[in-house]
Amino acid sequence: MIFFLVLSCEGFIVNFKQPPHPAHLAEEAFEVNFDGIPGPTHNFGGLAYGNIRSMANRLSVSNPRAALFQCLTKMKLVHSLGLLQALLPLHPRPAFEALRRLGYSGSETQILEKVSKENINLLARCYSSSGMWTANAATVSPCADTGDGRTHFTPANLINLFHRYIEPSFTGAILRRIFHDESKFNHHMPLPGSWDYADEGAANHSRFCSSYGAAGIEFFVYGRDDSEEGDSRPAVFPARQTLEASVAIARLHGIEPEKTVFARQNPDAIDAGVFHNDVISVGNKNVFLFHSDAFCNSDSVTAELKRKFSEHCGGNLILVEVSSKRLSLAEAVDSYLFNSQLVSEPEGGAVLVAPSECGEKKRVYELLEEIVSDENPIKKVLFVDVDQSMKNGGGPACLRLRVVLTNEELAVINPGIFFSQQLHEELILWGERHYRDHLSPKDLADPNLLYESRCALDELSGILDLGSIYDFQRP
Ligand code: SUG
Repeated sequence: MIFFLVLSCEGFIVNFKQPPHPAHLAEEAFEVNFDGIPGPTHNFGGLAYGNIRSMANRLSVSNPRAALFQCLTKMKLVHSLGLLQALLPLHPRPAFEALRRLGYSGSETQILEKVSKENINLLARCYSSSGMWTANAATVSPCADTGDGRTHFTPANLINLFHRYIEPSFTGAILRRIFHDESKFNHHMPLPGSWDYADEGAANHSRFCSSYGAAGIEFFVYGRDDSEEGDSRPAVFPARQTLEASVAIARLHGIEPEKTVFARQNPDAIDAGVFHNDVISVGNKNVFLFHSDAFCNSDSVTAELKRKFSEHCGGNLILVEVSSKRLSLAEAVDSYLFNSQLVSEPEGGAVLVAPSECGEKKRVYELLEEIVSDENPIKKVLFVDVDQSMKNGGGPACLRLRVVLTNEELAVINPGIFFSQQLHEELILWGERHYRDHLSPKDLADPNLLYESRCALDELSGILDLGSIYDFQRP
């Protein structure tokens, strides 16, 4: 049965002001969704070549406040399922550090004035709120999979696009601050920033397991393998992730080769707008929902996944394959069906948290009905409206970084970043105070926006109890 947006589940919502210990769950490790939030400068810059929605919505007027509220509602929904939900703070924008490195000098107001006059595109890049798509923040391997028994983090270098390339330094710092206990967490530098090691983080990485605390199979998907003979790259749009990058991350994290699978994206999919693998497949625990045109050599990829899963995780990996006859690549990209979050309810059932666009398209809706009535663990679909993020090519799954954490790891994390009803209410009031309800790209030149963003960031770090995390907060 498909359910529409359910938000009347207050009974499940627990107020956490100390590290959450979901005592009602008899597990030793949990998947925590760390969501990003859109900032007060959320806008449609048309900055991401190869991302069809970003290109199509270039220069239209955004609604940062609605963007924030939509993302908070999504968090509330996931939290109401009895799952652990947390959030990562906003990146500081505009990115003055980048502007200074590009030769702009003087006071912040002078810099903004100069850039607004000389290079409005650069202004949009430095004001982008793209840090909200935390699926691109890092690749994370849980302690059950790694060589040293710690949870490993490698921030994505995001070298493909300037407005994203300015994210990793803050991402790395904030991950280190949140997961600060070095006996439990191992933080790597982003991979060297070269074309060979282009890395887009967890958007191209999934993990399959029987239970979160047990060993898993880590699945790395890449778009380019430069050592390959012949020209099998996409013809139209760039492939963002390289095999070299994925292999380096598996090596850094100390994952046994027998527990990794590397798969190459189908170049036709990239040309159809699949700029990250999470636009065409989603996996969690023992379920893999994917499109038949997602990978080159799809059959051998799934055979390797199944074999390794049964050998190392026990049981069977359940494949839910959607054929191109049932849903074309274009329909998949248009609906963002595969960018649903696939989550496991505490009782064990799998739920798809799908973009509301999927409920509005007849063929996609019917497909979802088939999926939930077929023999597989997906028994429920919940629709969320994240239209403001979708217009930039970011669906529900793009907005979250999954981190599997044991009870001991949960106990050493700052509790202020965990979602609760109280935090939700605080963030709504915060958004009402600091976010505009429309922003056109030309508004980015408004000097007040800097002041508004600063006030918002300053308060947010207090609300999340993170201390002084921004340069402007330090004397
Ligand atoms: O990198 N869009 C992002 C969307 C990222 C989605 N993430 C995942 N699939 N995991 C990108 O293409 C558009 C910004 C703009 O056009 O203003 C943008 O950066």
